[in-house]
Amino acid sequence: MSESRRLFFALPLPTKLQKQVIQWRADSFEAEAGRPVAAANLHLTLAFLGDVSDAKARVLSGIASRITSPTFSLTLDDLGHWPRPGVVWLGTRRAPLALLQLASLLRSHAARNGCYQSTLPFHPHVSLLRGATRPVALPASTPEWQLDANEFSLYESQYHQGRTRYQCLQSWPLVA
Ligand code: 3AM
Repeated sequence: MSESRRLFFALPLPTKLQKQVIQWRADSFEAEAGRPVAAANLHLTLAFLGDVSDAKARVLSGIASRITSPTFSLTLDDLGHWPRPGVVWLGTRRAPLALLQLASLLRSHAARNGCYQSTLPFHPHVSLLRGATRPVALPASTPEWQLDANEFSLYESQYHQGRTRYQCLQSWPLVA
């Protein structure tokens, strides 16, 4: 019997941007604000798939390989706090249409393949802090980083010895 794995599609953050974000985060938030997401785990979720069998993962990966969506750039110029899930996030004030269409496509393929999709509207974001359930003093602005999206990836969320690690399983290029 095949095992299931917790999977999601996301945009990776380039290593240089990961470093810039974690430096700024360290300078901008109190240690008590929340648990910092590890640099290598920073990502922008496009579609959460949940616990997926190997067979279903193969189907979804086949679908992803046939997607021809354009490259796009987004500006990370928004910041917010969701106290209920306890997330402080980095977002964008103007989500590019290509990002919204890619997420929508992946979500509809996921739903058609039996992966439950949240009914909440898609709000593109990069989670910065978790466990942030108390009020957080947010800096007035962000450095307005640009994220050039040239590819999207399938990640596995692994939990081991108290740590979460997002392992990139496969990536597909966006079309220039
Ligand atoms: O880092 P973010 O928040 O973008 O919140 C989880 C994380 O995304 C999200 O999937 C990403 C990898 O774990 N996630 C976890 N459970 C979820 C669920 N039931 C979920 N997204 C939607 N529904």
